Amino acid sequence: MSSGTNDTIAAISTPPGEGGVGIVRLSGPDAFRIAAEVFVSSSGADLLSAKRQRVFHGHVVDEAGQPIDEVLAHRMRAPHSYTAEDVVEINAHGGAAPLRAVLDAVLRRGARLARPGEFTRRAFENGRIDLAQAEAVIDLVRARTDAALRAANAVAGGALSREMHALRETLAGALARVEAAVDFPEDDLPELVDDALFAGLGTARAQMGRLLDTARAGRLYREGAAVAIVGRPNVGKSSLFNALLRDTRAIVSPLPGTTRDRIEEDASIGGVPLRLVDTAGLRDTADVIEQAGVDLARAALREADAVLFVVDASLPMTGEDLQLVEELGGATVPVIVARNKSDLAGSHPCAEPEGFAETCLVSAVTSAGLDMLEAALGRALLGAAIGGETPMISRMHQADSLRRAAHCVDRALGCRDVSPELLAFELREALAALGEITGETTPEDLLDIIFGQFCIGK
Ligand SMILES: Nc1nc2c(ncn2[C@@H]2O[C@H](COP(=O)(O)OP(=O)(O)O)[C@@H](O)[C@H]2O)c(=O)[nH]1
Ligand SMILES: [Mg+2]
Repeated sequence: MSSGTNDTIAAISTPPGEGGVGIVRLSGPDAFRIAAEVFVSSSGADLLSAKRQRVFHGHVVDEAGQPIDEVLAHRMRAPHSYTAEDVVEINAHGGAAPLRAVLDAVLRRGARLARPGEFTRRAFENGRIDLAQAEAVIDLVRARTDAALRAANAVAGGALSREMHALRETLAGALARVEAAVDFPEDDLPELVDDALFAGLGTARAQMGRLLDTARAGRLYREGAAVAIVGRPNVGKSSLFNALLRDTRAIVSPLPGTTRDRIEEDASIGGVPLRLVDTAGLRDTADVIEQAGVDLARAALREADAVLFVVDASLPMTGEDLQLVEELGGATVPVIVARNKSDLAGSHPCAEPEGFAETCLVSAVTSAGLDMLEAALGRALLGAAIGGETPMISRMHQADSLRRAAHCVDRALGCRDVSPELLAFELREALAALGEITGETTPEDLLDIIFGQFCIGK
């Protein structure tokens, strides 16, 4: 994708479908000229010559001067706009026909149809936002919960960029001293590569570790976490599924083997967008359809970010429960035990699987303990990142760059008694890796992929 910003781009920036208003956005050096050519102001005001940011009321007209739609045209002069270029946003009526006609009118006057993400890419190329902020724009558009929105807003506002800046400053400062030591080895300078330098690198390395620790939570906020509800038949998996959704979605019945399919619903627990997956009870069965359900349940288990293991607390553990304890004991994702039917268990709950991080006594029927269960799920999914000060990294390429930078710093820390040349090399590599997160050193093809994920008009 060319990064040339000498042409003027246009697109419909609101989603398809009907709405109160829809916006055609124009950005580039000819934005005002093109808008002025298609627009007739109702007050006679001139869109081209008026001085400040302004909103004009009037009509977009076709080449014959016939009105296409009544609009508000919002004119923003560079650099005070989304792209940092001259921008006109034409607020038309929100329907496919008026918006396409307005877009067509500006394209006929010389604008080019914008590519996906091109407005945001221009904001990035023009230095108004960096890559981490640009990517957070997608996250905030797609956020499904308030907590996910807050996390995206923090990064869009520059919280992650400031962390990156501070890290790079530390590394660049260290590099400058090491390079001076390489250049003037025999000079009588005070020792340049000293304890303070390594202490600074150690602090930077620790902060990289904290940022890396947010990667899982960041990804879960962005993509949503899959939580599989598993257990033997009849322990109340479907009842808990419904209770957590606060909806009757799955069939509940006293007959074991009722759920034979895998049922999924979106939910939000502790601010984490979730995909709750109800599954068939895990047991050996001769029924082919139930067996197909058991296979689906095992697939859900493999894909889950966390597992809710349900047992019936009103009964002693059965052989099937124990088999699951064994199977889930080896899980690589957090397993939370829900000891269900506490209302039946009274003051002597029975089944209690051992060896899992969190166990909650609940009742899907009375909802007792559900809030504790949700809190446990939130902790299991987000870990230390919950409510923390550290901004989250949410993308694989960010974690990958940060991990490479951390490895370089680890090696640099091991370079104390080795050559300063080697130390300088590691610091340079670390700086380059960190620069990929904010976009300074990101390869062009990766930028194309990142901005290509945006929609047209963004
Ligand atoms: N008393 C009581 N009954 C429950 C509870 N949860 C589920 N049940 C009952 O247990 C039976 C099996 O429930 P279901 O959700 O279908 O279990 P599943 O096979 O694990 O999905 C049904 O009769 C439910 O009404 C609970 O917390 N308390
Ligand atoms: Mg069920």
